[in-house]
Amino acid sequence: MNRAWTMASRPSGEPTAENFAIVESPIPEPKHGEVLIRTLYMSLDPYMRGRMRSGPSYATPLQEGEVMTGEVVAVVEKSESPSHKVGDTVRAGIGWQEWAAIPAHIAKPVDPDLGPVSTGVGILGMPGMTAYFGLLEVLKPRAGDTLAVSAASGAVGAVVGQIGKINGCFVIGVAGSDEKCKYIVDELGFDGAINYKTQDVSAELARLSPTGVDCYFDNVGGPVSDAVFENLALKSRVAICGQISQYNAATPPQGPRNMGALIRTRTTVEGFLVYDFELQHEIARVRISNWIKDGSIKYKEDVVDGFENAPEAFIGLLAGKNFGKLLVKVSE
Ligand code: NAP
Ligand code: FER
Repeated sequence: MNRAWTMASRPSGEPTAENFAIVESPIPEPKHGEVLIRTLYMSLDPYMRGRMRSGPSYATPLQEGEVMTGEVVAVVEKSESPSHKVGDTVRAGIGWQEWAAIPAHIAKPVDPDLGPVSTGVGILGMPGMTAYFGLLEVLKPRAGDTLAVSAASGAVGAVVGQIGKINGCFVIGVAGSDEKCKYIVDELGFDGAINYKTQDVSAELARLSPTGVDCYFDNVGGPVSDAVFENLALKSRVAICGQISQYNAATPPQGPRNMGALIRTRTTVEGFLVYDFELQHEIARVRISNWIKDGSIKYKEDVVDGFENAPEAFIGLLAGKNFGKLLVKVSE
């Protein structure tokens, strides 16, 4: 049998186990032009909380009873298409599901020569692409710039900081525990780290970079971003990538906040979506893979074992319990 996690009910505030339900169905047969795929790794990402919400978005909201949105790394078990052979590794947006029969062109190849296949939904997948294009195409840092990044030990943030170092930036990460702060400095080579739960972010930024922050890669919004805005340099750039501190809010936050700082500093703020750069993803995948191979980029995966544990892991992601790219290992 196939198993799928559905959104049983729409959460209000923090999701709970009751908002998710497993639905079983027979493993499907691929039709002409289709492949049958078996999930190896399922990606859990903050944007999924947005899909569970009704209201304006770039994507259609989930309805109650629909399979939870998501991308998986999978292996081709049956192929009715000349483009795919049995045993190929692919990634596909089949949602939180163990098996699916899908049109072959929707099953995108995952090249095992670029890295372990799990990275196909991590550093060599959507989060890695987000870091690469948000930094290099939206913030466009110059050598010597101070770059601040929030959710700095996470799937996106850790890559932002390391590509910042490759480009000659002075990099400061903001994260939610001493262990995460130690990791980004000692293992990833960030120049500084601030624990927003125990430290005064604004005062620490001013101490670490007295000339201010030239580039801010914002993954979180809320009080952390307020503190960074107090420290922006003249003609600084802010990329709005995510606002995870707001995702569980039952009513949308009012704002914008502290915009006076932007007038004084003549700052440019730009939101972006990873899909804006889709046509350039392949070159970024190869470049990041090369940086991993030559040792200039490291990555960490937080792998939760077992399909049945997905909701609990996802609820934890929104509370900062993950350390690195969150994945669910579904099968061998
Ligand atoms: P991640 O950083 O691996 O995991 C989420 C992290 O957010 C948690 O570990 C936690 O780390 C932090 N967090 C949770 N609640 C917070 C709060 N109230 N205040 C501050 N930090 C909080 O996740 P990711 O996949 O790399 O995503 C990071 C951000 O990028 C998300 O906002 C996501 O929506 C966004 N994103 C945007 C795009 C796009 O196209 N624009 C694409 C991908 C991702 P701490 O322990 O450090 O708090
Ligand atoms: C994300 C956060 C927000 C993301 C997309 C969005 C692809 C889009 C939000 C919207 O349309 O309201 O992590 O990842």
